[in-house]
Amino acid sequence: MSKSVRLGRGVATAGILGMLVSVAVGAAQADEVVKIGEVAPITGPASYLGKDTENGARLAVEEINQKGLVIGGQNVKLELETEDDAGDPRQATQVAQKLVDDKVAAIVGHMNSGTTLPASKIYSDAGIVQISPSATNPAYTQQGFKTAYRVVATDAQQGPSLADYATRTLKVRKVAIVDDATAYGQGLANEFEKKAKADGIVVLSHDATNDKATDFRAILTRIKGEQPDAIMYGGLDATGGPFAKQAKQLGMQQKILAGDGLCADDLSKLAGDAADDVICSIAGAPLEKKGKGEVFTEHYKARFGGNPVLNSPFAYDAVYVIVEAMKRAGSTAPDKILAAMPATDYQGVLGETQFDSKGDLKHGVISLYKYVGGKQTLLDVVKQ
Ligand code: ABU
Repeated sequence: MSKSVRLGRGVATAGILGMLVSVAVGAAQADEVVKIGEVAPITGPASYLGKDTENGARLAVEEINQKGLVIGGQNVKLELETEDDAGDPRQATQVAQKLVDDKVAAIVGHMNSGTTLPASKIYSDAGIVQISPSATNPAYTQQGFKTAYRVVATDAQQGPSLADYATRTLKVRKVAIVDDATAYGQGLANEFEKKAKADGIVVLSHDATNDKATDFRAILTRIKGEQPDAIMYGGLDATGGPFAKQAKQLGMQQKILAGDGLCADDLSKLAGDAADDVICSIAGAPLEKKGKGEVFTEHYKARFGGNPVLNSPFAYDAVYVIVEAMKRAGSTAPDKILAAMPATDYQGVLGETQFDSKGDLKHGVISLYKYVGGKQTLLDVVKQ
C-alpha cells in the first residue's frame, strides 16, 4: 500500500485533505526522507493506549511535514515507521533491532516500562536517541545510557505524590496494595509503599496479580476482611478498571489509588460507575490547563475522530523535541541528534521540556485526578 493511500484512510475534513495535499507536495520537494521510529502495543490488552501513542506521534509528523522542515539547508520529509511490541519485552527487542536496521534517526517509545527497559540497550548500542512518552519506571534512565530520555515524570515522583495525597487529604491510616507484577505496576507500587510507610501509613498487605488477569475477587475478598482505608493498585487500566469494578461489586467503598496507567479519560468504559472510586495521577501537567493543549485536542479530534486517550500529547511533544534537536544540530544524523539533546528547551503541549543529566525531566509535574459521574476531574497539580 502506498504512503499516500495509507495517510488517506479515515480522513474526513477538508482541512485534513488540505494537509494531505501539502504532505504530497512536501514529499515531492523533499531532498531527504528521515524516518522516526515509534513503538507501542498495537495488539494485546493495552492496544488502544498504544494506538493513542502512535496517533500523537503521527499528528506531530504530519504537522511538521505540512509546515515544511529545513535541516542544514535540506528540505526534509519525516516518515513515521511504527512497530507493535504488543507490550511484550521479547517482541520489544525484536522490533527495536528492526528499527535500528531500518536506520531510523530517533525513536519515540516504547510505551510500557517493561518494554522500554530491554529495548533501551539496543538503541544505546546503536547510538540512537530514544524518548519514551510514557515509561515511568525510574530504572529506565538510571542505566547510564546517553540515548535514554523520557517526557514524563517518573514513578519515584508519582508514587510519593499518591502516598502524600492519601495521608494528608484522604487521612488514610491503613492501606492494601496490589500490583500487576510488571516493571511499571510493581515499581509504582513499591515507590508508593516506601513513602506511605514513611508517612506513617500501615501497609496491611501487598499482593501481586498479573497484567492479563481478569478476576480479582479472591484477592479483593481477603482485602475486604483487612478493612483498609484505601487500596493502591499498580497497573494499567485494562486490569485496573475491572479491579475497581469488582471491588464495588463486593460492596467495598474504599478509594482506589492508581497511577497514570489507569488514569485514562474514559476509565468508566472499563470500571463502570466504580470509576468514581478512583483517584489517579498523570505523570505530567494537565492537558486542559494549557492553551496548546486545547489546540492539540482539536487537531487530534479532527484527524482521528475521537478524544486523546492518555499518551498522545506526550508522544506528540517527543517528536517535536527530536525535530528541535535536529534543527540545533543542523543535521538528521543520529549522532548529531544525540549530541544536541542535552540542550533541549522546548515549550510544548505539556509545558516546558528540559532534561537533567540522566534524561529525566528537570521540571516533573504530577497531576491528580478523581472521577465524578465517570468524568475525569482535576484535583491537584504537584510540582516536583
Ligand atoms: N506509565 C504508565 C504506563 C507505562 C509504563 O509501563 O510505564
